[in-house]
Amino acid sequence: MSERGAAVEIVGELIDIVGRGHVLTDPETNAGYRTDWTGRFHGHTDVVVRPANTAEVAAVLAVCHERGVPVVPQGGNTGLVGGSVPMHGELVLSTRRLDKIEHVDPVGRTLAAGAGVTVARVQQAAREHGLDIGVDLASRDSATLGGIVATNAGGVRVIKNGGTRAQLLGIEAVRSDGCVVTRWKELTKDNVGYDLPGLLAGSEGTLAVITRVLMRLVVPVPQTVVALVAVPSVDAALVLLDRVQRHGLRLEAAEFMTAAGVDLVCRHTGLRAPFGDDAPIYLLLEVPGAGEAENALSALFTDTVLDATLEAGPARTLWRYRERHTESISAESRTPAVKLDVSVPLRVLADFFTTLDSRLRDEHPDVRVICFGHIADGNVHVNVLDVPAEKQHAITDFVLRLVADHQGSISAEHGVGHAKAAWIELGRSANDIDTMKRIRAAFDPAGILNPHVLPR
Ligand code: FAD
Ligand code: 2HG
Ligand code: ZN
Repeated sequence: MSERGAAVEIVGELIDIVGRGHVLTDPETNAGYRTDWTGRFHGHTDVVVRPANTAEVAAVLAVCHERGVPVVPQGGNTGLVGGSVPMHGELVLSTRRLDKIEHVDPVGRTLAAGAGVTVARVQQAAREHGLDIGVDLASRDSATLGGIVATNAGGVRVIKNGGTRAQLLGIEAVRSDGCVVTRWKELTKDNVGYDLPGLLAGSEGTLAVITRVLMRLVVPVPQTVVALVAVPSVDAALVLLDRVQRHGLRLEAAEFMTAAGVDLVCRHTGLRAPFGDDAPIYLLLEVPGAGEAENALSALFTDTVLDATLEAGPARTLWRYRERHTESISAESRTPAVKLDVSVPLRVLADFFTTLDSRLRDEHPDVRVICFGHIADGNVHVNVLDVPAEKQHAITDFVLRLVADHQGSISAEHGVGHAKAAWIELGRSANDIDTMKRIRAAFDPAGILNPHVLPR
C-alpha cells in the first residue's frame, strides 16, 4: 500500500467501477452523508461512493487499499455515536444500494438480504410469511441490516430475543483489501472454528464492510397486551417487573420513561398526558396473550402502582410515548443532545439514577437530563439537553465515570463511535484493548476502515 491518499485522486477509478451517477463529489449532494442523525457530528468528505453489489464493494475497497484512502462505511446513518460520519475527510462508502431481499425460508425460518435493506423492509418481508426478525427499533424505516449488525443493535425486543448478534446465522463481508469473506450456513448448529459473524457484529465498520446478511426469523405471538404503568420510583418499577416475571408472564418488552421525558414528548408531539397526574416513572410492558393476560397483569398492579392503562397490542399510541423520545429530545434541546447509552446492574439502577440526577443538578444546573430505556436490560439512555459545546466533554466524562463506578457499561447498544472513543478504557482492560487491536490489524492491516472509531 502507498502513503495515505486522498479520495479525490481515485474518483476516475471509482467511476469505472460504479458508474458516474454513484460517485458523489458535489458538496450539496453529499450533505446528508456528512452529518449524523442527531446533528452533533459534522464531517467532511470529497467523495461518497454507492456500490450496487458485493463485486463493486470489493473493487472499491481494493482501490482504496491500494491508494491508502481511508473509508467510512455508512448504512442508514441513524447511528447515535457518530461512527458513520467522515469526521476526518474519509471517503464514505454507502451501502444503501445493496438493497435486495434475496429470500425468506419459512421452513428453516431464515431471511437473506443485502446489507442496505432497511429493518422495516426486512420486517415486512418476514411478516408476509407470518414470521418476524428478532430485532425492532424506532429507527426501523432508515436503519439498515448491515448497520444493525455493525452496531450489534439492541432495541425493544432484546429481553425476548437477545440483540442483533443472537439473530445472525451468516454474513458476507469484504475486507479492506477487497477479499470477500463468506460464512453462510442456514443452520442453527455450525461450530467450525471462530464465530466470524459474531465478531463482525458490533465491529462498527472497523473490520470489514458487511454486504449480505443471513438472519434467523422468529415466530411472533398472535396477540399481546400492552400496559402503561405509573409508579413512584425506579425501585417500584423493578419490583413490578420482578412480580410480572415471577407470575409466569413472559415479557415481550419492558421499557421505562420519566415524568420529564413523557412531558417533553407530549409537548413536542401533541399527545395527551397519559394520566391525570404526572408520575416519577412510567413502565411500558408488553406480554403475550389477550383477555386472560390482561386480567393477570392488572391483578399485579397493586400497592406500588399509581395508575395504569392497558390495551391490546400493538397499542401504537401507548408505544408512541416511548418511541418518540429520541426525535422529541432532538427537536426540543437548544444544542445537539449529549446522548449516552449506558447500562448498569439492576441492583444499583436506583442509586445510579439518584446520584446522576442530584449531581448533574448541583454541578450543571443549566442543563436538562432525560433518561429512558430498556429497563429489564439495565439499559439507560441518558440524554443531556441544552449542553453548551464547551461542557460536552465534562458532562460525558462525569456520566461515563459514574457508570464505571456502578460496574456498568459505557456503551450498552449504540456502540463507541466517535462519541465515546476517548473513554474506552472505562469499558475494557488494557489487555482486552490490545487483543481488539490485534484482531483489527488482522482484518485491516492497512488501517483504512473507519480509522478513528474504536482503538487502533
Ligand atoms: P449507520 O448509522 O449508517 O452506521 C452505524 C455504524 O455501523 C457505523 O460505525 C458504520 O461505519 C457501521 N456500518 C453501517 N453499515 C455497515 C456495513 N454494511 N458494514 C460495515 N459497517 C457498517 N439503536 C439501538 O441499538 N437500539 C435502539 O432502540 C435504537 N433506536 C433508535 C431510534 C432512533 C429514532 C434513532 C435515530 C436511532 C436509534 N438507534 C438505536 C441507533 C441506530 O438506529 C442503530 O445504531 C442502527 O443499528 C444503525 O444502523 P444504520 O444502518 O443507520 O447504520
Ligand atoms: C431507543 O431505545 C434508542 O429509543 C435511542 O436506543 C436512544 O435516543 C436515545 O438516546
Ligand atoms: Zn435503546
